Amino acid sequence: MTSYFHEEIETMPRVALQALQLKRLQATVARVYEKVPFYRQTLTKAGIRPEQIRSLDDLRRLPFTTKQDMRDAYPYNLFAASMDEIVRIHASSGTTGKPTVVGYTLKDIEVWTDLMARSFVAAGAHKGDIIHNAYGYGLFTGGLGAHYGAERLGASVIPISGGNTARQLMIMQDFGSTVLTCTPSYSLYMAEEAREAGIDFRNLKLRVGIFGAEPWSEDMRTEIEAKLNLHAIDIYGLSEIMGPGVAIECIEMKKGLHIWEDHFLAEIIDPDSGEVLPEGSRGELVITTITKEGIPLVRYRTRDITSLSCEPCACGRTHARLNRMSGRSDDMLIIRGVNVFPSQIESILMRIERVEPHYLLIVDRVDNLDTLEVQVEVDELLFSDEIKVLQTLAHRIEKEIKDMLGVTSKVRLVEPKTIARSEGKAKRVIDNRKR
Ligand code: DLL
Repeated sequence: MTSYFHEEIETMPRVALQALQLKRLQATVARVYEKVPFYRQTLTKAGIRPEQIRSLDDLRRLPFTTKQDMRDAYPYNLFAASMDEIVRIHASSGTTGKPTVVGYTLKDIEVWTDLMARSFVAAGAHKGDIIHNAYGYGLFTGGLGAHYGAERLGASVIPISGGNTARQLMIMQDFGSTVLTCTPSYSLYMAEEAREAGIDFRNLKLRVGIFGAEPWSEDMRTEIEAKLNLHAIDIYGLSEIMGPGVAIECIEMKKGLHIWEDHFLAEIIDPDSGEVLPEGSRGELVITTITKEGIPLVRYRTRDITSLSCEPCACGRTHARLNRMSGRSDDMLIIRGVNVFPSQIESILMRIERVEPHYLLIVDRVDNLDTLEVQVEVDELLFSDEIKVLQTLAHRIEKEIKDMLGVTSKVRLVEPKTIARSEGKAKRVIDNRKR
């Protein structure tokens, strides 16, 4: 039988949910109009006053907020609460320049904590679980977000953070961890270290892994579930909107991530035209926060590519589901005109036997032509095999990539442990064209 954390809300009929959303949207628009000069300006420019929001369809009339707007507001200019109401600050690292800064009021932390607890329950965790939280603690939202939620659930949380993998494994064994939270790539690194240390995950108590913060494929899930002997659940979130716990898969279906619609409105748009797409179409996820006080965001363009479905779910939750993210629009590689997500290449690699789940894509431009090199590790035995065997396999992978994605690549099979391991978000692409 399905367990819920907030049964009434999680299973609320959609009509009632929509009525709640409208009320909250109206309050949010009024709040940002009153408190955030940026929004007063953009709404005025779009010719909209808060009282003109009369239905959820009016959402479309509101202007987008972009990552650039957040950067321009660095550090506090998008805050809708005064600093003496802000009790926590987080920031996302960002690959270039200054981080994106977010602030939470006490109520925001309360909501986040509840939503993480709700997410844990959807993933099959419960009071009595020992939650081994290997997301990084710090400005990154993963560690503290999962931590507070685990406590709210009434579980025992081990605040181990990322790093020192040998110690992680020792604690996991000795403390009897039943739930693991970390990035999917870090879970595979743990599996590898465990194997070398002679630790068999079948002898551990882990039952569920709650993995997110980076894109991963369905085939990667199969690999992780086999290696770690647990249910691998996908969790989504981003610091701009809250942190982890914006959406999560339910353990009943493992098919789509329920986005908590009593706090977030989700739309899918065409990333080029900005037009809202019909249900089921793939595009860029746009989120509006409808209960946040510290930094409410109206129509925030996440740049994450997914689709949305409101179909009823067997778990009984009525909140819409996001499909597994294929990645961010800015991570999409365009190679000789063909669009490819690293996760699509990952899927192909994971289906090939004796290929390990550690890979790196190197994109370059030679004589004005884009080139793609796929470096992927193979198991030790294969690597010590004849050159011919390796060549045949490399060609086979090149052919599959060409057949399935239409991209020409050069596959380089490398020795185990050649590719850098990650304790947080994995780096999968080096694009030398951007230098
Ligand atoms: O990664 C929050 C988080 C922590 C989510 C722990 C899940 C677990 P940021 O550092 O701000 O926040 O990065 C957010 O990471 O826009 C996506 O591009 C990516 N991302 C997060 N979860 C997933 C996922 C945290 N399940 C950015 N699948 C987002 C794919 C994900 N991408």
